[in-house]
Amino acid sequence: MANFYITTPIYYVNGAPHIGHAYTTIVADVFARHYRQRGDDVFFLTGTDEHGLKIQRAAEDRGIEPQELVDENSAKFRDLFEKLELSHDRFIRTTDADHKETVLEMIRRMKESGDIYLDTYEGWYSASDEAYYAEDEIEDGKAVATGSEVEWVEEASYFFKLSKYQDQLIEWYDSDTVPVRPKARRNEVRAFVDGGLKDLSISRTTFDWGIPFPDDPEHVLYVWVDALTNYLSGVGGFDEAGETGGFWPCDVHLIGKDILRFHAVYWPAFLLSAGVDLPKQVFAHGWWTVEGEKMSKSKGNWIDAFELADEYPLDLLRYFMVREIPLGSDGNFVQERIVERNNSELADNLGNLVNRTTKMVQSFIDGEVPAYTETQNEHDVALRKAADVILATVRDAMNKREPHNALDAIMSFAKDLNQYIQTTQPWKYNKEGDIERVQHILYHALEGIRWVAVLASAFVPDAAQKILGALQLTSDDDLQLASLKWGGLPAGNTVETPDVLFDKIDLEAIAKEEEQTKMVEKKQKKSKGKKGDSEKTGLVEFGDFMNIELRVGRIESAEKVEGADKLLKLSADVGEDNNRTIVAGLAKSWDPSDLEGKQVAMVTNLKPAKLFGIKSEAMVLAAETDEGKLELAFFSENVKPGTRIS
Ligand code: ME8
Repeated sequence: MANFYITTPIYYVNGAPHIGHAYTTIVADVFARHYRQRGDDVFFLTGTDEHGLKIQRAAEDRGIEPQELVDENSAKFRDLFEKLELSHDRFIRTTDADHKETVLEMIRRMKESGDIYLDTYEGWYSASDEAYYAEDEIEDGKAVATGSEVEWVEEASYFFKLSKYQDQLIEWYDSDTVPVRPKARRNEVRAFVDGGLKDLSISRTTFDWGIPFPDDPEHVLYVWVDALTNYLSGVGGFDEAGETGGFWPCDVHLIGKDILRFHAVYWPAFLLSAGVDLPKQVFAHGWWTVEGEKMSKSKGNWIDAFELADEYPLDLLRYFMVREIPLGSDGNFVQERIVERNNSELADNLGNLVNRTTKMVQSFIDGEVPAYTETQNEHDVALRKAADVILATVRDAMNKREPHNALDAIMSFAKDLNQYIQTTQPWKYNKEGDIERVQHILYHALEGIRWVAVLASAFVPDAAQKILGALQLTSDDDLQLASLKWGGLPAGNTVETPDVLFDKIDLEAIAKEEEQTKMVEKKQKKSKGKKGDSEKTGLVEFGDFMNIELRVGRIESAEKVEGADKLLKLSADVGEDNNRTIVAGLAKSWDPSDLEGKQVAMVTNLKPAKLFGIKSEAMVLAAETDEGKLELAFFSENVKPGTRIS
């Protein structure tokens, strides 16, 4: 039995998952399911990338500890993948203990190879990309490649001798198997490496959310060394003999084109240094835009992955994402295209094929699968030949990482089957009483449907399961590609008509509904302020307002919170015996000394929260200017500290 190991990137947990995260993981799931159908021993790894400056800052912005942030957001990814019914074998987190062990062993090996040395890094860094950039990769304070802001970094750092591996990397890119795909991406990365490699800074000292550098805990390991190693730790890391387990080397690292350099330059170089086999393939897919535009929260076209999963049936989502673009090309997520593919391909072609065939079986031959006869009728022979070609085409397309071609072949076989029924006209033979010919035709149609369902099950698993269920084929073996020998559908099985496989989507009806919702919202706005409407309009009762205790607090002292860029620790007099301690996200807007002695508005009956180990016992009220400065509500000395604001 062959092994097949496929990975997705592990996703940053600074925010919630979106359509791009869903895409990569769905495509990887399609491959995992297909290779399981080949009878391979498959390992499908996905997970979350939880260390680094970007995550630490996201936690600071929220005023919470990084661990709390990563626990919360990693769970969102895990929940999403469950909702999407993905079949991963492990969901890895870089905060998992076994992962850390593997990372430390990687570093130990890289050191042993003499590839790590201490020096000073001076240059640009983007926290958003967690990447270092050379001077010529920067324009107007931003990385040209990604548009992300960069900051100047000057600090002691451990370096990895990346330059040492230039020739070996080129040799790898040029090897016959073309391990970096698509070829255009291989050429891109090859040209980059050919242009010369600089050694890579692999540690930082100005923040601490990460794996401490072995023997020098002042340094925290560069997040990409940590993150990339997940691909090894996910399948057991190193065993006692220092060997990597049976699934390594990985068959496919499926990634987006944004992180090609990390996977096709840094990762293989780390592995070469550590004496570990290189992955068999790094495949970079393209980028989705939404309605023709780059997705962004500010543009309002950001598609939350949970909402996506609520809006469309899972099979349709998978079908659209795979069928719409060749793997490697960019795509445009447009509702009309999804609806069109649903209505004309899934519903009209596949859904209709299954529906009309099963109904004819029920009404012409008592709903029972007839016995198979190797007929010599030219249409039957042609259909059997077509089936074999499709099977070979699907396998070949998946080997070449062209799932859209595999799907296209399957759907065109479904079309052939519809055409076969149209041409052979079983209803005519039924009328004439030639039941034998009816049986031959319907057997061929049913067997063709079985082939379609088995081949399509990696792409549209729910529909495939319903179809196979309707033919009483419910065992794991029934899903295997090995079951595809023409005539394999057992005689005597009862044939049912499955529930509607694909509901047609009526775009006009959706538009009308949206119009109506807008009208209702308009009406609600109009009636805003009317008595008794508080629930609908979002107004609150006076009593609810009074439940919030707002007081004037006098800031007695203020200081920076160590290790946090944005936080200040305040001590404030709110009219009680003891001062309250407050952790506030004001450090970017206020110098601590300018706050001392000021009287400001604060909420004094919030449940205390712990931030960076400090218990915060009140909240300072602030309003953000367009420039991002936090302005405070000040009160003059005439008001005593602790006075209630109402
Ligand atoms: O880069 N279209 O994590 P990340 C298609 N933690 N795919 C998209 C996409 C889009 N618009 N947006 C995102 C990281 N993706 C690192 C990876 S791996 C050792 C560490 C997908 O959360 C695509 O797969 O920024 C891309 O590579 C990935 O999400 C980036 O996820």
